Amino acid sequence: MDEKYMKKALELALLGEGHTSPNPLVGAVIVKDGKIIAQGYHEKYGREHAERNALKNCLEDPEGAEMYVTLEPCCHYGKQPPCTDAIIRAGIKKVYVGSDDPNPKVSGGGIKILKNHGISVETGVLKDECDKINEIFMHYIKEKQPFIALKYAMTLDGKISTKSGDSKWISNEKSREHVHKLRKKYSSILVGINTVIADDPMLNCRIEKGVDPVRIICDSSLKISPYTNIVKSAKDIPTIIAYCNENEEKANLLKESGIELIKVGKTKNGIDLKELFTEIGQTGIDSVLVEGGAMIHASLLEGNLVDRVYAYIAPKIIGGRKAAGPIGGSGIEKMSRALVLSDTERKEFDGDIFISGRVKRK
Ligand code: AOF
Ligand code: ZN
Repeated sequence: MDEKYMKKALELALLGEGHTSPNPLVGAVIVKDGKIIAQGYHEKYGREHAERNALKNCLEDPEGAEMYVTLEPCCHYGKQPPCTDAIIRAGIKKVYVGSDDPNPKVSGGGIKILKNHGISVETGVLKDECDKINEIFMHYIKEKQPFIALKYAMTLDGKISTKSGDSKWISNEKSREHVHKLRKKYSSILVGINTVIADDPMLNCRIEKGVDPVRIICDSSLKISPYTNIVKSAKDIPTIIAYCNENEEKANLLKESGIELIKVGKTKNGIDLKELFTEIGQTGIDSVLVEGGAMIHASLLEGNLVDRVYAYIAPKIIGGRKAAGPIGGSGIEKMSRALVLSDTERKEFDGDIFISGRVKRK
């Protein structure tokens, strides 16, 4: 076994980012006599799986070769036929697997079928790395709820804008470029109406054309102006407005602009986010990147709805009691009740510090 081949398969898997949701990112490498004879990855939702793409690309007969694949090969008929069939037919003699597939239709069945056909299987190869690239898929298929990430940029003194509401810019250009890379991983971006009013954002993905996440605006009483960038671009970028209170005239105008309206209940903090997430999850949205503001962040945390946090911290100081921090609401009383991130990862972007970590939902 050579981990370098699984590393290659991981690199290949990531080439599918932005195109496979809600299905996983998967890469496969076929090795014969110490040489890579084929590579493949899952390129697009509903299309050939990584294993078949690799088999299709073989430069030599794969009979007797070994396959490295980042996810357990599937054994069911979905949009594609079972990969196990193709692996058996090709005469692969050994399969190295990264992640187990939590899909109930697979869930160990793929490994079992391969073994039953005399193929030797080694599991758990670079498992943590393989699991990490599919944290959204793993969560969504098990919980049947979208994976929720909270993202914010703040100053060194914990502010997301000045006392007058100015926030352009807290983080530097390199950090903001990184946000667009994050957006590519998520199938939707959510903000509250106050963020739309303050910033008039586009909320698109500038990294790659055609992979814009669905934009979701929480606007309980449909306050959004028809002249905002969001409404003006709704025919080109899928956009949802979640609201609570009926306003038929405004609703019709927004629908004509290409916006989908979803009516949800109200909680003490505004829109019922849990209900919204369940609803969008049923339509195939597997993940939400929440990008503001402080009120929405507070209701997410209070509702125990966060799976990951991304924070950009700029070495700038603003000061002022009236300048907002990233999380509004009333907060907790005791440090012992603080939300603690695990598996934290740190990066630096031209002097800005980036910290990300997982949150275990209680
Ligand atoms: C993928 N790409 O490379 C692998 C997947 O509806 P289907 O036939 O595309 O099946 C989707 C399931 O197949 C998916 O949930 C996962 O369990 C398994 N493996 N899926 O889209 C791939 N290897
Ligand atoms: Zn498959």
